[in-house]
Amino acid sequence: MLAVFGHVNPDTDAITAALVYARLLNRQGVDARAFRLGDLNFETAFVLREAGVDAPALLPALQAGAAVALVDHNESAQSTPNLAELNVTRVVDHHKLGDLSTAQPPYLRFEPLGSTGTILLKLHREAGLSVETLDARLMLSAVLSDTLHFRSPTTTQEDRDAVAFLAPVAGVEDVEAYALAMFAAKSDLGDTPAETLLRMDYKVFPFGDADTPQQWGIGVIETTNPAYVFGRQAELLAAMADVKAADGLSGVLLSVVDILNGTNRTLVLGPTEAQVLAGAFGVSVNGPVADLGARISRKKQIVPVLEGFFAPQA
Ligand SMILES: [Mn+2]
Repeated sequence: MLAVFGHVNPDTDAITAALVYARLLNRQGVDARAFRLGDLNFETAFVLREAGVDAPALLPALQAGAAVALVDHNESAQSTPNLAELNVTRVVDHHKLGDLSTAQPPYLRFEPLGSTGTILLKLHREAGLSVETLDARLMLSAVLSDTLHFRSPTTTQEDRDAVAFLAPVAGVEDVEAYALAMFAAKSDLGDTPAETLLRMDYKVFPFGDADTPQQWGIGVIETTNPAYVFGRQAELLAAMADVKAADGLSGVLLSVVDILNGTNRTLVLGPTEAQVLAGAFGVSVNGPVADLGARISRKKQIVPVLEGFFAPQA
């Protein structure tokens, strides 16, 4: 059995990609099953509830050598802890290539598109398979989630075309209304503990010298209600300090992305983070919030800039 899973702190693309890719492989005669590497966020729970599908099970401990397929990620820091012992046979992803290495020649499908869902639609077409209603709904949700319904600069024409194709198959008549309902579900954070908010959409990246990289934790809260998040600013900064110490990180950033206005205000934990944000992005940082303007994509507008900032000088 091939275990298919997305990244830790899973988002809608990570969860739906595992479900859809496992179902596609099943239709192609591969014994595959979807798993997840963490709790669903509120948006993903909404998407699965609306689609009438159960969440995939948590990935159990896998024996060394077990075959796995990665979706929506490839870096070991974002995967299951013993990834290096596993046999990665397939990767379908839209992120930069990280430290992936494999024992056998793998199937790799990377494309710089807005979501893994967009790639999975192409895989259906290339396999000559019709798109079933459930898969259409899941892939549609993935594209809308990852691109913030085309608000993100990661959006490509192929993502727009995918939504135009998938919405009628999924039975979604008003795509923007559905996207706004997803974003509202994501923003309804209630009394979620601050550390959970920080880690909900959170990835650790190595920066600088490849042999002795600094590890930076970068969280994002995409919300239609930034006032709620900033109302919990003190708690969030305390959680950032705890996580930085507990995980031995060089820095922790938490970007609060206002989905509807397309802006990013990032919480600044201390002088290290302030210095890096000022140096990397050329913004003035005074106090605990840095205005990063319209840089709303961690993948496209935050991480590459930090990589350049930390790159060893030749
Ligand atoms: Mn994704």
